[in-house]
Order: sequence, then structure tokens, then C-alpha cells
Amino acid sequence: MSARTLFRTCCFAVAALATTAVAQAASATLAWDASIEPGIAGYRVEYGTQPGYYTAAVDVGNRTTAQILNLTNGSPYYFVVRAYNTSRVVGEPSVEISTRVGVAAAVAGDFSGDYMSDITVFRPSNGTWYIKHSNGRTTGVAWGEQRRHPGPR
Ligand SMILES: [Ca+2]
Repeated sequence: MSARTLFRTCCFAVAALATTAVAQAASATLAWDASIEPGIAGYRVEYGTQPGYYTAAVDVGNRTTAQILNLTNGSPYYFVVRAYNTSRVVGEPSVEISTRVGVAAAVAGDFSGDYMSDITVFRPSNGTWYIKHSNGRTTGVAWGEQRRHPGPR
């Protein structure tokens, strides 16, 4: 075997994402399975905004979770984890994972795309759904009307 030690970190995953407020930095919480190699001393998370190109690294010590802070809201990020041993030899990277941080999940009943639910009322007398948007605007949508869809856009 060559001098280069080949050990891998497996089963890498983004466990959770946090922060949805615009103008605040986002974060990503990562978790992975421990390396099965002997003598593992810790892990290093490497990440960047382009696949395969990691511009930052964080040594998280001998833990299998990490929260990466101060990420740019709405930006995609790509992560790998490398284990290192007690001789500070760094192993091969894990499989790359990616996520877009700080983007809120879809909200039920949001017709305007602002991540806040909108109130809807159906008026049977004219077959129209009226939507009071979270921004205060009201629109009506009649079933069967061409080019109008009572759903998120
Ligand atoms: Ca809305």
C-alpha cells in the first residue's frame, strides 16, 4: 500500500437547515457516519458554492455532526467530509452532498409565493374562489376560466 492512506467517511447527509429570514446568514447542519478506520482523530468539513470546488474548511474534531454557520442565504453549497487520523493524515473525501441554504419550505395555502398562507373563500353563486393574499390584495379565480389556476405559481 502506498504512503497515502485511503480511508473514507460514509453516509454523509444534511440533517437539517436553519434560518429563513432574508438578510440573515444561513446555516447547514450536517451529520455523517463515523469512519470505521482505526485511529481516527477527527473530521474536516470542506465546502463551497460550486460542486467539487471547496473554498472553506472547518475542523470539527472527533464528532460526527457539524453546524456550518455564516452561509449566504439562498446560495447552493456543496459539502464533503474527510476523516483524519492521529498522524494527521487526511483521508479521501466523502460523497459530495449539496443543499440550498436559508430557503423556506413551501407553505400550505400560499398563492402568492411569499411563504405566508392566504385566506380563500369559495362563493357558489358565481363559482369563484376569492383569495385574500397575505399582502392585503384580493383576487378572484373562477373555475374553468382560461389561463387561471387556483394554486401556487
Ligand atoms: Ca401568501
